[in-house]
Amino acid sequence: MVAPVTLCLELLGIACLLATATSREVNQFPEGFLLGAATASYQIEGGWNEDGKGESIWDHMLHEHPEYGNNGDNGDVACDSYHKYAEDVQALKDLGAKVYRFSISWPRILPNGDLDVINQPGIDYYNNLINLLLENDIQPLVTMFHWDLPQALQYIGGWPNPILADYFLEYARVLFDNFGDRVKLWTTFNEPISFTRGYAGSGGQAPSQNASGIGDYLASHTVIRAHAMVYRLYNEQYRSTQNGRVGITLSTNWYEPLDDREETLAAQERMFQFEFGLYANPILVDGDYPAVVRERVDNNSRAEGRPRSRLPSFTEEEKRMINGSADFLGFNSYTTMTVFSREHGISPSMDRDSGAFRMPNYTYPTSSAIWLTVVPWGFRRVLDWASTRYPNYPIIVTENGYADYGDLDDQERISYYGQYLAEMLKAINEDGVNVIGYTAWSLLDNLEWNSGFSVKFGIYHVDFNSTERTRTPKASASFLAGIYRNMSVPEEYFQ
Ligand code: PNW
Repeated sequence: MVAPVTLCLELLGIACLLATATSREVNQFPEGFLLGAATASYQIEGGWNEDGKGESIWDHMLHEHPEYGNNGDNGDVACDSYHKYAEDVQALKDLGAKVYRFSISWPRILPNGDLDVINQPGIDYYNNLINLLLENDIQPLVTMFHWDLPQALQYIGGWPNPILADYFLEYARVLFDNFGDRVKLWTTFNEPISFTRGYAGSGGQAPSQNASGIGDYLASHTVIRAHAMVYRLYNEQYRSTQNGRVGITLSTNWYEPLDDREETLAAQERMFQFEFGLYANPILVDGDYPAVVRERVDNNSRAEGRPRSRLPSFTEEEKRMINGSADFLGFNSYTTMTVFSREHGISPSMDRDSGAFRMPNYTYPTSSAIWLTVVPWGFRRVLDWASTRYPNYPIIVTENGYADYGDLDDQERISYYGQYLAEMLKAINEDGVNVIGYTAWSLLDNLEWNSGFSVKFGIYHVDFNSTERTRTPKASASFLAGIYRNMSVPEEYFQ
């Protein structure tokens, strides 16, 4: 199938390049498309205090408060990937992955978060992993930060403290110096909207600080500055020799308005802006927060009798630094929720500031994660939305996947991937969205944060009852391997 717009161009004899790019069937991936799988350090590594690793905020919190985890589950051992990374690479090889997205544990490299101790065994671990990946023709896509902040930096306040941006910059320099010769795809942060929630309540999301509506904005503010500082550092000192690309991973669901009333559509827009635009607008659009976020937080702060807005401001110099500080957009998306206008949430809170309420639509097939229902068409819509709102940035889908209870014959997961990948291919081949890669979440069943090992996202089963942490491919692993090998999704998923 050829997109009509391309046909017109072809008839006019314009743009051969465009024509070749889109003359493939709708179910085929573009040449060079990066297909692979994703994980994150705290969720898989274990070895929480081995070989000089420092304590992370998740280690600390789940040791102090096992009740915040599920059944006392924590990441002390997890999938034991600290020892079993070679099996992970073999699993990726069997999958036919061209890319592996993993994260580096900051406290494994810098146990105190600072340069006072640089932990060589930690560097060796990631060097071994990276080298083995490259020997197997698998490209590393490295997340510098996926929530496991060194506890030492939480003792000085964590992300709400602006000095964390300097610490992050110094950590990033260590990563570029040690791994940048071989790592060509970097994302600074995974889902700031998720981990800054650790400052928005006492609900057990590390570091579980109760500063709703204040700490979360302060944390986001530092994170955006830190991201941009690292991007500029790469440009100035590494790009010319290392030639890689640096981006950030942001997440959003598709938000389907409950009805088509104006106030509902405005709530849909606010939902997107508070969750995604909060980061995407400064970094990808104009160096500053979305106007609707600025206005609502400022107004609420004033109404609360505060002398300053709970949402900090960037200086003009910071805006220039932040604006355009990404080579690509890492994009995590799993589901669709229904959204409508409603005052809700405690005061102060981001929920209350947003005035938008979202909920899963349970008329769609459910999963073992309460927030995740299977709505394939929403994936195409959200990709279309992101590429329209934030044009000029290639997208790598850094997470997408399905949660179940662990069956090896995971037909629901197969159905999820088949349908979601089909919708992504429609976005690419019919709507012209510039997606250049996709890493399935997740390579392995792993520690799903507060839900522990009960919520399973893996295409490989991990036996958490065995000290071997045996990996076994699920049916979905061979399904995806077929897609990765053929670079196409079976046609039945397009009907
Ligand atoms: C992501 N939601 O978090 C994280 O990056 C992963 O570490 C995590 O394991 C994975 O998704 C699965 O949960 C999300 O409510 C958490 O829409 C919640 C949502 C989305 C992503």
